[in-house]
Amino acid sequence: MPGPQAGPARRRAPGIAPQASVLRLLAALATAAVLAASGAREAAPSPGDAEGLQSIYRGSRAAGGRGSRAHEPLGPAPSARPQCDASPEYRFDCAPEKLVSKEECEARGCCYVPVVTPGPGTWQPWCFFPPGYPSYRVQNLTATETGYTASLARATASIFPDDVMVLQLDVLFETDARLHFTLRDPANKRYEVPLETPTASSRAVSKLYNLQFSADPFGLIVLRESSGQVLLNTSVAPLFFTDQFLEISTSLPSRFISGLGEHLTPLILDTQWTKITLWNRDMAPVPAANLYGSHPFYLVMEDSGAAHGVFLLNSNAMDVVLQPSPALTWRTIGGILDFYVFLGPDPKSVVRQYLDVIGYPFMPPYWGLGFHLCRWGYSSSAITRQVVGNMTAAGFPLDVQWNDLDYMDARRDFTFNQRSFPDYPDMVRDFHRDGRHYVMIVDPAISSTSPPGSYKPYDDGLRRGVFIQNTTGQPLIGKVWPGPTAFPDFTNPETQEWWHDMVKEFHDQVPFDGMWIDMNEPSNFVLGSVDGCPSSKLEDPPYVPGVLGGSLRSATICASSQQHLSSHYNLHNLYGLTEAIASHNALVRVRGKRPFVISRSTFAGHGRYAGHWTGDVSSSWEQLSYSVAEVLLFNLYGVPLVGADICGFTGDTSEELCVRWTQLGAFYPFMRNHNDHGSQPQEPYTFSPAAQKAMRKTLLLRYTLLPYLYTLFHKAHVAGETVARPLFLEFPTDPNTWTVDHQLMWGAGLLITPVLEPGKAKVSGYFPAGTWYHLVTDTVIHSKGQWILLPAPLDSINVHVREGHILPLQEPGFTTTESRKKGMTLVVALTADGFARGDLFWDDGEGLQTFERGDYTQILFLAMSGTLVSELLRVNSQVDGLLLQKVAVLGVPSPPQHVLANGALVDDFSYRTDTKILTILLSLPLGEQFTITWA
Ligand code: MIG
Repeated sequence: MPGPQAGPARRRAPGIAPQASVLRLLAALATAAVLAASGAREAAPSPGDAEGLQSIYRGSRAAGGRGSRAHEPLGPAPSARPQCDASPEYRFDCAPEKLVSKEECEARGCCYVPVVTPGPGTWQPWCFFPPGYPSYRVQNLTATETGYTASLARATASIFPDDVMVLQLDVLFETDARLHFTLRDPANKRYEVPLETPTASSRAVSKLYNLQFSADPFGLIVLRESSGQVLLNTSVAPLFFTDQFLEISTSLPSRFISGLGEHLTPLILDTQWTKITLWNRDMAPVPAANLYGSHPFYLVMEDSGAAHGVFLLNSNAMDVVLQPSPALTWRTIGGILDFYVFLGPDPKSVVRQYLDVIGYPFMPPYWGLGFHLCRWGYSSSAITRQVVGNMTAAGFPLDVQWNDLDYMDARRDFTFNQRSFPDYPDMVRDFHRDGRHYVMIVDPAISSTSPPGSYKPYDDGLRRGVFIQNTTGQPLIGKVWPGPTAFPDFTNPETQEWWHDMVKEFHDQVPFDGMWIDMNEPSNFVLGSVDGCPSSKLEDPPYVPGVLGGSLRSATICASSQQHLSSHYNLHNLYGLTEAIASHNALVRVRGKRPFVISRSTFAGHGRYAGHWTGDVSSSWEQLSYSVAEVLLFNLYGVPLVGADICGFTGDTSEELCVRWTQLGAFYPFMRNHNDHGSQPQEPYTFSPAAQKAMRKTLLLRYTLLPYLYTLFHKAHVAGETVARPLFLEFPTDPNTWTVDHQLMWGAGLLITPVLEPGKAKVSGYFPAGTWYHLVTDTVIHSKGQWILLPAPLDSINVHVREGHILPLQEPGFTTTESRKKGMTLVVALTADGFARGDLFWDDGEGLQTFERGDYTQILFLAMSGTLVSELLRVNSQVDGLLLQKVAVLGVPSPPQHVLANGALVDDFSYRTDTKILTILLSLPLGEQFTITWA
């Protein structure tokens, strides 16, 4: 029953300044907030401890319940027959951890009604909760300065051991658009994710949300203030908060839900009974498997075109179940329930509000946006040099050359093979001399079997105590590429220092520019460790989420192993993030320039430190097609620097696939061609002249667009925007856009429609209402909001500029070192009223904190009534020498008689009646204000 309603409050709640948050991790490391590691609960759960907890509540608890056996059933008394007529789509699972018989189900006080599942891959609970099933009830709900507080108590034990019988609920009205609520154990400090979140500094003045509570059983209902739309309703199923099983369900206002990565999924998730598991894992992307990263965040489009988002700040292994009513269940096996709700009301704002909590993306170096080339199997420096030479000879841009494990001595980090890479440091210096950059792979696991005194990373690591320990206090030993290995514990401040020292020593020998951090789920070739894992409640929790391999240790290290901040059980999903932080910080200190880190494993907040590639995708059309959604999703997660391995990693590519993949890849924010060691070569120069021509064309197109792309990264960095963007972010009120994930946008101004299938010379794409100008062919689409079939010959990709936008472009070069000096172009795509705007962010491309230090140039461009003007918001010396050499005005209705630049007649212009494009050639310093008119 609805309880007290938090209507328009008499007292306004304080809000929180919308500043970007700072990961508290390192601060936490420094202040040594050391949390005990046994059990999801912070205090080591000794039997006495458990007794203590029980004794407090003995009066209201039915059974002793200590140990592994489930408690006595505690449902309604047999006389009160549960009401079991819920239609299947509304059922919430009463037996998530195992198959139960009718008797076992009813013993839990639940309903048992078998349903015939419509097909493989779909399931629905046969054993489900009746209405009013025992849960928590609300006590002492009190309004506070910041929101509400209450205690929640349960009278009877649940179906899982170690209930927390009394919970503290805190509801915080942090900003008008951000509601934060937590459920904690007030008596025991449990593990919490060490992410620093924003703190209150001002009052929310006009909240976009309202709250209602259901008192018994407990439920929290969040409504959109403007429409009354219910966004969350947790009263649809009972709440569980036990030591190792925490579950809360909610209804959803629509089926258009996106997020909850990392998985191989379409942009919009399937609500037809989908179990989504988050537990970072080394796994070549296949549907339904838990993959490399965890992002417990979703975004929902409401029927009105409004959007909201929900973030569960919890790093434990979890399942999220989607069902068709529609509803969602969070089921995690540790930590606390720490929720943020973002009210938008538009989807772009939802993303920004999420990033206000987890942090805005780092600013990549300009060269990081160029083309990257890699493969596993460049087995010598001679071969690596040859690859670069071949690229140059064939006329392809190449900014960054990479090496995989091949450069290492015995596959050990921070070494190189003196026989096959004898001139390795010189090779890198030569790349630099030619304006290129260099990145190599680094795996986290450190070889533990080199003779003592011969391998410093291990010797020093051991001495400095940086490795994750097993339950007997020894470094846990697993197996990765070099053989037996120890695993650095990046939650330990000493490890961060040691990692820096190793990076520095290696960099002193080999002046690399960026780090490719692989295998950091962490991946392990043996189950848990070379000695297996001890049996314990952490290794075998009462509920095991739907992880591939069926156990937490599958492909990784023991959950019971110990890290500085807590158990690996709690910290596993943060391994890649913490390594990314260590690597980012080490590069800042060692190079004194903007760091470049690409990581396989990620967690919420990763984008502040590093980018991501989507792992071991196969060379297949299916993976090409999925990659659009994966790139879009990582942009929603605040990791805009993302891409899939172009032409595919595992298996052999085909020429056509590789051409199409290079075309799409030119629009991945991070563009790298990477290949597996056994596969056929797939560098651009290995294909036929026609294919090479097509690839060259698309690479040059990307390089032409880099000033626009870089400006988008700047906006991601300072304003929490996305770079590659799903259509629905720009057109939320057009529901046709909501499911589009075979097209992507760059910012607000560019729409890319790739070919994702073999044998096609046409492609259909959705064009929201308005005028769209083809960037290359000069054709124009006037759309009413419709699907349009476009010509798509093999040598081209469809790229349309949206009316009303001005894009800064630059003549391409073979590296960004070269292109950054070349002539600039403005593409001005007019609306029917003759309006357009755009901007350019420009700096040295690699300095630290150039924006924060004010060392940059920013120019606004505005076109209106036959005039294009620039406005210099800020100018620095980096813009000196940059010339505006061309302006292309698209959609000029009639031929102008003359063109003036800063009042002087321009001779060199042309106009085409068929395309309605006015082309103006000139030479104006971009760093000075200009006015161009045509009439
Ligand atoms: O077990 O370093 O995803 O990109 O080439 C495979 C070799 C290890 C996995 C990465 C892949 C890389 C490969 N690595």
